[in-house]
Amino acid sequence: MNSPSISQSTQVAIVGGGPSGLLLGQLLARDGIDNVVLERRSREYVLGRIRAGVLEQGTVDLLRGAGVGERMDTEGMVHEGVGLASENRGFRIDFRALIDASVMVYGQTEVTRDLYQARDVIGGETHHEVENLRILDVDGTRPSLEFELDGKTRSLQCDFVAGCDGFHGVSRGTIPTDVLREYERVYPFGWLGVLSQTPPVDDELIYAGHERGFALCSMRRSDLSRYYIQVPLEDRVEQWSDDAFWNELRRRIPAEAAERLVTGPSIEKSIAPLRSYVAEPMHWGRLFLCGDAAHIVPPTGAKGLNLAASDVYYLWQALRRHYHDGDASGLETYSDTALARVWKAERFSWSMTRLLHRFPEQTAFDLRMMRAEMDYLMSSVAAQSALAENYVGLPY
Ligand code: RFL
Ligand code: PHB
Repeated sequence: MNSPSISQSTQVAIVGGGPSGLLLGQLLARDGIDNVVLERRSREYVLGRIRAGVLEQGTVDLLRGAGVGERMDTEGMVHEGVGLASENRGFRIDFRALIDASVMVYGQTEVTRDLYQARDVIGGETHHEVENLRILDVDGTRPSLEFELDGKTRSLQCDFVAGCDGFHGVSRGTIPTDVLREYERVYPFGWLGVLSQTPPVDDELIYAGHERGFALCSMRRSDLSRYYIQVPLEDRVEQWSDDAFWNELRRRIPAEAAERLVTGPSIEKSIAPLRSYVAEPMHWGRLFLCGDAAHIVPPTGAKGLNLAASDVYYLWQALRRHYHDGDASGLETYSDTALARVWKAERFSWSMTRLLHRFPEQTAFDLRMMRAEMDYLMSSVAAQSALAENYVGLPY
């Protein structure tokens, strides 16, 4: 890279303009802490990704507190329970009755759109289609980012770097290999997801375990459904016609839901691999990782976006204490604090995945264990309460 032709400075440089980066930028800006967001893709591309759908109460409160809750509160759907099914037999986990709580069904795409709009209103600086970004000197007192934008090399000096650039970003790789510890489990299947302009099959989500594999019925609005089925890792989207998808979904969900299912053309169809992953520590020098940059969960527990939100909450609080009160202790403990919550969500997402999916290596004994666990869940208030407590989100 040539020496930078344009240089500027900010307090917090945020790498990545997904939900983590935008939410952090919004919370900091409202506290008068200057920040710049650098995003590799165009805004249209970021807003075109169909991802998470379920927001925990803590995420909902944080979004409201950040001044971006208005549309969510009008258009989002409050869910007070969730359906579970095993071999076509369904039952309900009643969040309200069990633990007096709920979740909000509101798409990540909409959350991201609201955050971009809020950033426009406050005039927050955001650069899209930033290329070849490098993070320098995070182990010193004055880090900087170098990157290319509109064909020019630029430099951004800062006090701190927030690595919010997702699993495939560059931030995590800045931590020396002898410091970084990685924990990973890659699952031998993926989720084939379909978005369709049809009314959802039920008022609530249905997570279905079946001998042919897992299925999930979710939604975005009263006229927009999101469905997933477990597929082998080798499958390609092109192999799955809409008809084949609907037929397979119908076979895996409870019979009464299958009868009600309204099908239609898919608006979006994609396959996502499943992975559990944690990088430790989430802090090195003046670099702090948030969200998918530091950890990945399989989507079965609906935890990815919500973990990103809790990381952002801890980092925002720590930066605020640093800038407003001259107290750096929150920055020092950020990694341990965030990881304590991350590991609990990793455990929950892994256990939900194990409970509901078919694994190629499963033995007859493993299948009996799955069935016994499901029977226990169906009949035990204690087991249902534990599931509900984790699903709606553990406290920050
Ligand atoms: P993101 O969303 O990946 O954003 C990172 C951003 O960084 C940019 N970037 C860079 N920018 C500059 N320079 C670079 N070198 C860069 N490298 C990357 C990227 O372009 C991108 O815009 O991470 P973030 O912000 O941490 O947010 C995490 C969430 O997106 C993710 O955890 C969730 O989508 C996971 N997830 C779910 N989470 C939930 O809480 N509830 C759910 O119901 C749920 N369902 C899901 C999901 C993820 C899924 N897929 C496709 C992985 C369902 C699916 C199918
Ligand atoms: C979704 O609506 O995309 C969704 C909902 C719940 C999950 C995963 C994905 O666990």
